[in-house]
Amino acid sequence: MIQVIKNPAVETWDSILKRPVMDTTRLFATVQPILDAVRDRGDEALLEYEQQFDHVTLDALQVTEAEITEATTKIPHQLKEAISQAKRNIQKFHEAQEDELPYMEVIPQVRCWQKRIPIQKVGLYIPGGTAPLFSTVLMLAVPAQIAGCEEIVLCTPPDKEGKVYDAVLYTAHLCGVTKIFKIGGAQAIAAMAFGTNSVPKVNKIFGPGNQYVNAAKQLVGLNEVAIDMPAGPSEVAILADSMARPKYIAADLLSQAEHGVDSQSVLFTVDEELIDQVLVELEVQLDLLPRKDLAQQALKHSKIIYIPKIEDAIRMINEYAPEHLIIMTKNYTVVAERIVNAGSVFLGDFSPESAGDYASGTNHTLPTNGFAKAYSGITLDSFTKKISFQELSRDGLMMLSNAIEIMAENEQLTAHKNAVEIRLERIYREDEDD
Ligand code: HSO
Ligand code: ZN
Repeated sequence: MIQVIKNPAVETWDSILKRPVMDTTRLFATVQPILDAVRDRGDEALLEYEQQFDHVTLDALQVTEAEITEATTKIPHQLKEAISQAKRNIQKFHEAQEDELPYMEVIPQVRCWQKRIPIQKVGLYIPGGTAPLFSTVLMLAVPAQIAGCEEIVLCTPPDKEGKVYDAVLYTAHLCGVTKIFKIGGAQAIAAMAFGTNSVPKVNKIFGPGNQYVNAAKQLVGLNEVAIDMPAGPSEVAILADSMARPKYIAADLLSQAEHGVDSQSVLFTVDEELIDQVLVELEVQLDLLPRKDLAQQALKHSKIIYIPKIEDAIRMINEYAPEHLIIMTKNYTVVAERIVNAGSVFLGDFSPESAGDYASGTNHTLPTNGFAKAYSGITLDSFTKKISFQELSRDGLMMLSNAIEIMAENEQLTAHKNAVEIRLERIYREDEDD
């Protein structure tokens, strides 16, 4: 069961907050030959790996129109409605991220501006496994579509009958994914990174995956393509005081735990009495979960940390940098102001992580493993790049020439200086001619 730690001394914080180690370098040796094979032999290698790893003999890698139509007819009306409500909110929140970019005269006659351009080709990976997360299709494809990416490729492993989960197909189609492939694991990442006869080579790869997928993303990220972010197991931290309801806390801890055996749920409480109440609730609710076994294992490396002062709890949370943070305290808005490291923050009694996982509008692809110290979750920006432009007039260049030349001289880059000098010479000549 979950570990309980009381009054941890500051020197112990580091070791308490350590995530279960994820050593991707160990996996590189396994993954590299798969990448090489796909790069060298393309579709042929992909079909072989699908046989080996997903135990399926495929005629074709790409999902057909007919398969999408069939999946669409099988999705219950209620689920379609739910997906469309979630999609609307995600769309609304991500469209609003299209903020205005600067266009200015930095000094007179020196005009600089930026333009946002969609990344042309993006690849989305959706894992298969115990729970095919079609919500992740929404979280990736909706911003890709808003950004205006021309090609949105999606790879996901098929089942043993060679079929892709209906809701994944339906959602992908709904969100403008241009091509869907039945490819899983490291081979899917390789396919999108190198391109094959059937799979287009993309410029950036997004999405969660198991340790092999992550190792593959890191390897192809070195030379071939951009990747969204390094990913580890999913995690939630909850900050609670005496105002918080043990039932809600337990439910939120478990909603994270049921993702997988390596998930981590951590409760920081400033109220000692909460500990036993939460433990009782955990038992009760865990017992009723279909994914009880998974959740139980995840709870083994999860923690309840009693830390009496809220200031200390906040410091410790900022040190942990959780993927998700739920704050159920009095004055939670004030507390939230002091959070500097977290992927996504949920405030008050009525904002469970599930809201953001599915339907409130925020993105659920978030930095894990402490990367919230430096990374943001997926936003519209993840699917775009910004080009800067500038136009200097003759007077503009003259205004800057002194600074440029002196700096170039001091960096001992004479050609840089000359590039200005040669223009100035013309300017002076023209002035003389006048
Ligand atoms: N909590 C997961 C996302 C998810 N939950 C998808 C349910 N479906 C990672 O943020
Ligand atoms: Zn979740």
